[in-house]
Amino acid sequence: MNRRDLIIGASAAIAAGELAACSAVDETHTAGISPQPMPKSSIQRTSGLSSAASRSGRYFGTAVQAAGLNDSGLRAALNRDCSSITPEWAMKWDALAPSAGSYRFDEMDRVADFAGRHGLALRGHTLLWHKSVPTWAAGLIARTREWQHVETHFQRVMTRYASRVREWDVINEPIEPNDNRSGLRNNQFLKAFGPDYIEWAFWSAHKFAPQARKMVNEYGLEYRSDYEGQRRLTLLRLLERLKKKGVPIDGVGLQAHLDLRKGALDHNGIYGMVRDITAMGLKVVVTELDVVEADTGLPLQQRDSLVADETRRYLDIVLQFPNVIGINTWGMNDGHSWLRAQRGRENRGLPYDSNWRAKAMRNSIHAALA
Ligand code: 9MR
Repeated sequence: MNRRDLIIGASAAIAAGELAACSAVDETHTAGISPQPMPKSSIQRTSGLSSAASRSGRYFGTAVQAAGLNDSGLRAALNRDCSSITPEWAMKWDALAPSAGSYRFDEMDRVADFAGRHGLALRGHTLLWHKSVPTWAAGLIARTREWQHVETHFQRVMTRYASRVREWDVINEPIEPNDNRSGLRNNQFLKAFGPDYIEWAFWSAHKFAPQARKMVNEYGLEYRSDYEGQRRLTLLRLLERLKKKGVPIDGVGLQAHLDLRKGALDHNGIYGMVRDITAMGLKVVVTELDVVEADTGLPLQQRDSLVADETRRYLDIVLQFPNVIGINTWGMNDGHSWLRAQRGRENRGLPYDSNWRAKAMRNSIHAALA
């Protein structure tokens, strides 16, 4: 972080202690992606969400877009609150290799360099996701049914960023109980390789990052409904099978896109799921926390407290388990949230509003972590 950033950060009301911590960042890092030792621990932020998290041995992080890293408000928020970042899309297959045979790493390199320069850990999101397979690769996989094509992709991404990434979302969203009896999503990988593709993915990832945590990342596991109950059960069955076979999986990412339209959180369902994951010896990370609002017509203060209360209820359940080692929000600022694009209007489901004013949600995360 350079002096200019520090001044910008200061204007966003960063505590003096954090500035001191910030100035301790190793500024000798160059922008290159040359192999460096994996960061053992991030810089100690003296207040803010990551420092609250670190008191119980956890970390706090968020998703970022490469272009957003120029935003001084985001830089200040990262400095204040985060010890880890996740590329929101820069590491996905279609972002890295939109056309056959050529990879462009510039955007992802920017995110990785930023993490390196600012002492932030980097989450590897995501190696295999049905929604981010470029057309050329989908065609190749369907035609040849050769796993080698997937493994080559893993190799290109993982060897490039292995020194920076401690945690990989090897597979994203493999569960869909409506697709078939197994509960596995009928995606292009299931079609080409059968259900074993999941374990192959973990073995391939293990080749290129034997030390890093390798995880399956899933959504739709929070609410009281038959459907989400099925999703929890299917996830647990999948994990059980993988563990029994000795597959190198280390953890589970719970996306936690909370949704006030869905009714009540299933306290027992969430608790039981995290307890069972714990019993399998797996780590848990909340990977994409945000809250979809039910009624965006309410007064702001009421909207913000509904979001904050839901966040607190969820975190209070999962944080009972010490193996829940990290919390990540899917962005920091409502103005840049994927939900804004999806819903066509502002959704106040992240810790800061679009003017970088901290909201009640940030307080509730802090209180839950404290
Ligand atoms: O938030 C992400 C959005 O900007 C991208 O357009 C989209 C497709 O790459 O992915 C979104 O992130 C998703 C994440 O990778 C997996 N879980 C659901 C997230 C929201 O759709």
